[in-house]
Amino acid sequence: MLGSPEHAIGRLRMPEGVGVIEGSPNGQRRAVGIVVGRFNGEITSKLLDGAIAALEEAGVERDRIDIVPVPGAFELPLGAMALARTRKYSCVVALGCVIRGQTPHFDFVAGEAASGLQLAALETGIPVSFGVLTCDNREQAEARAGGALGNKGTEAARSALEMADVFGLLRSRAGQ
Ligand code: INI
Repeated sequence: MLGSPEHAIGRLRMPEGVGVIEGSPNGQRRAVGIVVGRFNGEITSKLLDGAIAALEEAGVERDRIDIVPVPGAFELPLGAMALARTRKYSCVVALGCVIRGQTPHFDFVAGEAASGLQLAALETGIPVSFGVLTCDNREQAEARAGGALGNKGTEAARSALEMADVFGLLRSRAGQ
């Protein structure tokens, strides 16, 4: 995974002798819902391309991917909640791009998108990943949408599948 230079990107080390229940981005037999914002569509289209490529690479069949476009990042939580509530999807991937303007609008949209998406996951118990770019300008967004710093859509798709997988592992351990 690529990170900005300020991130400490080394691997997590596990202590010995403990149980580790770790999921992997395995998409076999999974249906995945994607909610994506139309706002800043040039960028969100690239996030969507990255997410679809990652899902297919992980074994999700194309006809088991459903996409719900919404007006902007503010609407992502409602879309994600609606997808999760169908119980049809193992996980939901939320994609959007918020770029800072000259007013505090950015803070409201980005903040509501983040907390609303977390709420959708916590309320439904379906993993919802956060593939929303929150950038100061278009260059930062392009670098994270298939540019020099990778693709947040790809990362979000893999994270959602990993969480769905670990939920499966936990359920099978609990004998459900
Ligand atoms: N929506 C975005 O996804 N990105 C933005 O950068 C953005 N800005 O800057 O305004 C944005 N606004 C629209 C918002 O998400 C809602 O769609 C709109 O307010 C209607 O509810």
